Amino acid sequence: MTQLTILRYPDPRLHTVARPVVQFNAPLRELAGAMFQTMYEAEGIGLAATQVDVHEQLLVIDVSEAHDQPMVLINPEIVWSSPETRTGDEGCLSVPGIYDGVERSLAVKVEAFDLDGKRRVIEAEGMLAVCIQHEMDHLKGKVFVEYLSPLKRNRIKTKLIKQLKEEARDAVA
Ligand code: K2U
Ligand code: ZN
Repeated sequence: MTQLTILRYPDPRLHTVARPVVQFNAPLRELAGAMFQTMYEAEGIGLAATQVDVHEQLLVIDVSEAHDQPMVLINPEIVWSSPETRTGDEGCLSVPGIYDGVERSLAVKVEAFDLDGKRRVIEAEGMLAVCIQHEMDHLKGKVFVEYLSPLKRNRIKTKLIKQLKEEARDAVA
């Protein structure tokens, strides 16, 4: 299966708004499989198609301890969010090494489609709810650092640009 490249903040492509999936076909299934492999390899618990430069409303999630409960959400829509919220530390495979607090709804109800085009309703709380909200932000072109202060965001941007330049220099050395 293919290992995909994850876009790194502040790549502008991460701010692309994903379009709805219209064809539930073999290529979509193959993309989802490659996204799962990429996510597990990167030790993530979620991954949005936006992060691998595919701008369709597709995300994969597996919050299980044993990494054996894969979920595919296609054209997801949050139809209810709890009024109760919680601020928790988040990271992102597109923002390596950065963790900071983000306020999220404690519970969400999501309507989505699976790879067979079958409509699903997911009622999530805890880490699954956080992950779904984080991934759905990606499909809207939003990265979690946008919830932080401009000062913090600019420091993160500077740090990651420096890191990318150092990696590029090491690659040719
Ligand atoms: O979008 C991503 O980069 C995947 C995130 C999803 C996520 C972020 C914050 C909170 C929950 C999920 C990655 O999985 S970040 C790495 C990670 C791994 C285990 C637990 C939390 C975050
Ligand atoms: Zn992320």
